[in-house]
Amino acid sequence: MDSGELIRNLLQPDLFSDVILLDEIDSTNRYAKKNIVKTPALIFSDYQSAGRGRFSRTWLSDRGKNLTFSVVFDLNFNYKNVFAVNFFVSLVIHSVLKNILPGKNILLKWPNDILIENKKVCGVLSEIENLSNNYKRFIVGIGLNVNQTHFTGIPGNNAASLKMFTGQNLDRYNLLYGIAKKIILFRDSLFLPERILYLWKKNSGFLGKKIRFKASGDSEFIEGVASDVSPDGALVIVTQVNKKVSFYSGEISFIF
Ligand code: BT5
Repeated sequence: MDSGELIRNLLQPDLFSDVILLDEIDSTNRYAKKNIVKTPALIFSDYQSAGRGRFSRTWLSDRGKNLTFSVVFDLNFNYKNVFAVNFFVSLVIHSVLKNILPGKNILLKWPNDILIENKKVCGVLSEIENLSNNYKRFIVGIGLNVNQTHFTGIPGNNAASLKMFTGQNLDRYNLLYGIAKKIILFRDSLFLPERILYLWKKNSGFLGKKIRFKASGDSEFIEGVASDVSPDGALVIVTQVNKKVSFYSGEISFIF
């Protein structure tokens, strides 16, 4: 798919009101926060000079090889349900990747990563504006490794791309169209967070795994089994001494 076709396909009454394709930007999420007026909007950049992850971490992605983009939409939405966004977006990407890699074990890692064979192929950075108003703006940033086959500067040699599993280059705009379209068409499912959580748990392949976890702000790791995600999105771990603990934020550093 070329850029003209992508824009035509996305600028449809039931999809996007604004589609912006950039050669280079610091971060598509940052651009969205500063510039987007009409929603739903899609901002894609062929290269990000300062791509961001959670907790001010960096997202590294070679020029012209991957997908780095943000989907922006507004919803009249209850504060308590915002946790569901990461789970929803992960499920959408999961369903698209399943079609490309049937039979491959695609793992959804709490709260926002997608792994194939324990390597990270995708990260999601959801940001929400106007948190205290009923009307909230969702800025969903997605970094998906598509055709890059060498990764440097990523700790633990932990990254992979779709090409490393398919053996061939994929059409990035085709993939972008499939993911962005589904996010917009199904965004109202965010009003059913318990359904999203149910589907996430069913498809994630993550619960029951032994993990090493570090809570935000803590220096100590804990090891245990990822036993559940609570109705408000917290990760529930059963520790080695059989104690149940839950966390809203933190980092899983290892899956055994
Ligand atoms: C994420 O954060 O995984 C969210 C990444 C979101 C990136 C998108 S790109 C479009 C939009 N605009 C932005 O500026 N950001 C979003 P986190 O869970 O904090 O993971 C970050 C960590 O992943 C880094 O510290 C590295 O260890 C690792 N990492 C960085 N680049 C990677 C890559 N290309 N593939 C796999 N892992 C990577």
